[in-house]
Formats: sequence, C-alpha cells, structure tokens
Amino acid sequence: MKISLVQPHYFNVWEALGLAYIAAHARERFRGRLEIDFFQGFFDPDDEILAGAKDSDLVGFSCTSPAFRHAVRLARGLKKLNPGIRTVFGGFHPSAVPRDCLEEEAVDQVVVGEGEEAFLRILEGDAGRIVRGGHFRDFDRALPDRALVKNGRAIDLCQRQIGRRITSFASGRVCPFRCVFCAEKAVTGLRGRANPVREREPGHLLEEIQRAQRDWRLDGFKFVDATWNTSAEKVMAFCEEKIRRGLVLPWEANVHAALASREMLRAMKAAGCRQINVGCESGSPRILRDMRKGLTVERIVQTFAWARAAGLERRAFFLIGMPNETVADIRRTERLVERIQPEVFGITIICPFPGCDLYDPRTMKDYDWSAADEYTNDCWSTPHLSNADLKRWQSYLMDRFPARLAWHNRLLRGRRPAREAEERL
Ligand code: B12
Ligand code: SF4
Repeated sequence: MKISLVQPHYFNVWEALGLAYIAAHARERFRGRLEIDFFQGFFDPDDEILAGAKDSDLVGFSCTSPAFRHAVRLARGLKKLNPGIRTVFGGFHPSAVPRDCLEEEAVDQVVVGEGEEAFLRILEGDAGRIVRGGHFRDFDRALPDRALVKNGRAIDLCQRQIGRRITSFASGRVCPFRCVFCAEKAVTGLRGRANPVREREPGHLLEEIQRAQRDWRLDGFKFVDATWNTSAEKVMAFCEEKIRRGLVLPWEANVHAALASREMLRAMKAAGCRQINVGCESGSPRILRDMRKGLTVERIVQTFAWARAAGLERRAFFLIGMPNETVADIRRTERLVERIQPEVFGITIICPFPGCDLYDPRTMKDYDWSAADEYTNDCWSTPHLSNADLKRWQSYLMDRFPARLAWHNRLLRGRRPAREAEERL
C-alpha cells in the first residue's frame, strides 16, 4: 500500500513530529508492506506534492486551523488527478471541528485526537468518516520517524534563520491545565484516567536526543511539550540522567510557573538548560482566573526571580483580549513585565481557534483561519476593546519593550502601518 503524509503550507515551519510518530507506528505494525512518502508545504511546491502523491492509495493531512484550507486545495487537486485516492485529515483542526471538515467533498475521513492507533485502524480497513483516536499507549517506547519527515530540512532552515541547529522532542503528552484560550484539549481530549499525563522515561528520551545530535549535528534542542515540567520527579530524573551521560547540549523548555520550584530551576540550569519559556498571560489576577490558567501573579514573580538567580534566560509570553479585560488589566500586564524583566517578551492577541473555549461555532464557523495567526488576527474583539483597540494596545506594549521582543513580534512590528494612532489610547 502506498501512503503519502502531508504537512500543508504555513509561513513558519517546524518538523512534523505528529506525522513522524504516526508513520513510525504504522511501519512497525505493517513491517515492509507500506511505502510511505512525506511532503511539507513550506519546502515542497504544490505541483511537486500533487505529482508525488497522486499515485497513493491514501493521503494523510496534518492540519492546524490556519493550514486546513491549503490541505483541502491539495486534496481537491489529488482527487482530480486520481479519483480513487482516499484522504484522511488529522491534527488540531479536524479534531476540534470534525463535522465541519467533512462538509468538504475532498475530505473522506477525519481522525479526532491522537493519530497513531486511529491511523492504524484506517489502514486495516476502518472506513468510518470520523475515527476516534484513543490515547497512544506505546508513546513511552515509540520513536518518531525523523528521516521520513526530513527533519534535517527544518534544522538547516533554523541554522539559516537564527544561526543554530536545533530541533524539538516530545518528552510527554497531555497538558494538565485547561486554559480557556488553548485548543490543546481538542487532541488530548479528556483528562483523568481516560487520558492521563504521560511522561517518557529519561533514558529513552535522551537516547533519541543523542541519536538526533549525531545524525544532524545539533547544537541545541527544545521540547515540543506545551508544559514540560509536569512533575518534579520527571524534571529531576531527566536532568540527572543528562548530566550522568555527559551530554552538554544546551536546551530550552516551556515551563508552567505554577509547577516550578527553586530546586527544579537550579537542576535544569545544572543540566544545561539555557532558557525557559513561560506563558504568563496576564498581570491581572482577575484575568488569570478567567483564563483558568492555574497561576497567580505572585507565582509568576517568584518563578522569574528563581530563574534569574539560577542563571536561566527567561522568555515571557502574554495575551490580551480576554472578554472581561479592561485597560486597567492591560496596564497591570505592563507593570508585571517591568517587574519580572524577561529577556524576551511576546505579546499576542487572543485568537479563538477551533478547539478552545472561546471559539463560538455560531459566529466563527466560516472564518478563514489561514488569515489568522497567534500573534494577530482581524476577528477578535471584546465588550471593552475593539479589534483595532487590541491591536493598538499590542503595538503600545511592543513599543514599551522593543529590545526584548520575541521574533514573531518583531516581524509584526516591521509590518505595522507607520505609527498607528497610539495617542488615542
Ligand atoms: C509545539 C507547537 C507548535 C510548534 C510546532 C512543533 C512541531 N514539531 O510540530 C510551532 C511553534 C512551529 C507551532 C506553530 C503553530 N501553531 Co502550534 N502548537 C504547538 C503545541 C504547543 C504542541 C503541538 C505538538 O507538537 N503536539 C505534539 C504532536 C505529536 O502532536 P500533533 O503534531 O498534533 O500530532 C498528533 C495529533 O494531532 C494527530 N495528528 C496530527 N496530524 C495528523 C494527521 C493524520 C493523517 C492523522 C491521522 C492524525 C494526525 O496525531 C498526532 C500524534 O498523536 C500546541 C499546543 C498544545 N498544548 O498542544 C500548539 C498548537 C497546536 N498550535 C496552534 C497554532 C494555531 C499554531 C500556529 C498556527 C501558530 C500561529 N502562528 O498562529 C502555527 C501553525 C504551524 C503549522 N504548520 O500549521 C494551535 C492549534 C489550534 C488549532 N485549532 O489549529 C495549538 C493547539 C495552540 C493553541 N493556540 O491552542 N506550534
Ligand atoms: S495554554 Fe499551556 S498550560 Fe494552558 S492548557 Fe494550553 S498548553 Fe496547557
């Protein structure tokens, strides 16, 4: 059976880790009976994807909401060339709104949730239009097929863009939090016993990292896990094992401040961690509560103080645009940034992607998500702040901390129409 896996185009790119896990799992079960190709819209032009995938029995697309439209265009093109092709859509967008995806004629099947087991069932004959993926039980012993997804291309690009050869690894699955603006739950679904937080054994994880270091001459790595420090035991075990192996490669991770401690941050530094990325989101206690972030302002301040003392670089990410947020709340966020002094500061406007609690299917179903991105969008406003107001406040905050801006904010600042009327704030 011939299969093609496709990551559609988006203006930023990273290795297609989800597809790499799915391919490795399918190969293991089918032992030589599958021919798998991979295409990535960022690198491969549409005509090459169409020519390369048109003889497949099945084509799988991995979609976030902004990437969905491109995937549908490709699926239509493939069906025109070969009406017998079966198309399967998976990832965050199909998981969040499976029925909407199936309204597209070119979409045959949709997978909701983690894809490894569901994709296998499809290859074994499951023809259901919506196939539900349970949690992937073999995750802790699985290794993604990085060669298939041409991991080296993303690493080379990274070197060209920021001068470093880094790639990412999954150390666990499922975030224990449920922030209202985040679509994580669309894929990992139920918490608790039905889908517990899973953490990989550090030896297994470090072997994967060391192998990738050899294969692609890495000079650093990061974790794809949205919340890396899910438990103190996991962090300590990883740091101890990394030191024991003498692996000096620097790394970074997304740390949830509510789960951080002084000892944890010190251990991370000792194990070569260069930088922590923290979703602080807001300086307003009221807004943090509304977000269900599981975090307090005091805890953010404390975590940044511990991290600074440990010698870790600190990236802080903030969001504006919660429904009850007022100008006074945004001012609190501004003061918090001044207080915690992060090396890098990111400020985004809420984007109600399908799968997050703020998504309203009645008003947003037909929205063109390919025009939205996490940093800015034209669709979101609140009872207190119009979309233009939110953009002005974001602009204002970017101008307050110009030397600290995250890469994406710098891009946005460059694109911004000359001197918006911040005086009107
Ligand atoms: C790390 C990350 C990134 C990394 C990607 C790293 C990587 N290696 O893929 C970067 C920084 C590049 C990134 C970019 C973006 N991201 Co992002 N990202 C995440 C994050 C934190 C983790 C995602 C992840 O890698 N999970 C682990 C892997 C293994 O899962 P996976 O790739 O989804 O694959 C599994 C399933 O989805 C499914 N599956 C996936 N594809 C397929 C295909 C088939 C055929 C099948 C059967 C199954 C299947 O099976 C896989 C294995 O179980 C999540 C938030 C979160 N907490 O989960 C947001 C998240 C996925 N991102 C999101 C968004 C919006 C974006 C951007 C659009 C950001 C932007 N600029 O606006 C871009 C889009 C990039 C793109 N090409 O489409 C949203 C998606 C919401 C939505 N409705 O689409 C999330 C949920 C955050 C949020 N705002 O809520 N992101
Ligand atoms: S924003 Fe981060 S902490 Fe909150 S649910 Fe999403 S991944 Fe978890």
